[in-house]
Amino acid sequence: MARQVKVVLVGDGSVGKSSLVARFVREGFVQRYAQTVGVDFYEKRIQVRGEVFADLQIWDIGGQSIRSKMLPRYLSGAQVVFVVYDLSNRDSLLDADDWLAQLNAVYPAKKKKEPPDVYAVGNKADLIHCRQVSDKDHDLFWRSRAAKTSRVLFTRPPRAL
Ligand SMILES: Nc1nc2c(ncn2[C@@H]2O[C@H](COP(=O)(O)OP(=O)(O)O)[C@@H](O)[C@H]2O)c(=O)[nH]1
Ligand SMILES: [Mg+2]
Repeated sequence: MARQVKVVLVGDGSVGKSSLVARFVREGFVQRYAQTVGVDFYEKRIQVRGEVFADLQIWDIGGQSIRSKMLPRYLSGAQVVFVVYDLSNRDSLLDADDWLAQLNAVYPAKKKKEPPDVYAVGNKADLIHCRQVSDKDHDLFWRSRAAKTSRVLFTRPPRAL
């Protein structure tokens, strides 16, 4: 039997959430920009180790959902949340605070609900010449957020391939 894991991607529109999901689920890359409206679902079974499997239920949330009444429902019950931003767009990093605020509203510190692990993802690392967020900026931003909430796991931006 496989364990069900709910994975949710949030972040501003066009930071590359759907592309990350497409690459992971289909090993493909989305060239054309098709805006995600509401939420798209994907499922993928992964082998954790030996005969242990996990069924990932991936929720790819549209950037517009920050203003949607449905957002708490999308976030509810998540074990893992990726807050994605675009390294070539500083505003998309600053907007991560809005997504974290929504997350904290669904998982207030004192409630017993098990909160998800939150990973910070700086995407579009290949756009080196347009980069608006340095590794140091990323570190400073996410270190301070991780200090405020133990749920934010500190990560580094990926190296361009
Ligand atoms: N250069 C570059 N472009 C990307 C990357 N990821 C996504 N894109 C492009 O950015 C645009 C928006 O991507 P999309 O996945 O739809 O963003 P979403 O709105 O966050 O789901 C598309 O044109 C993608 O091809 C990346 O890592 N590098
Ligand atoms: Mg999308």
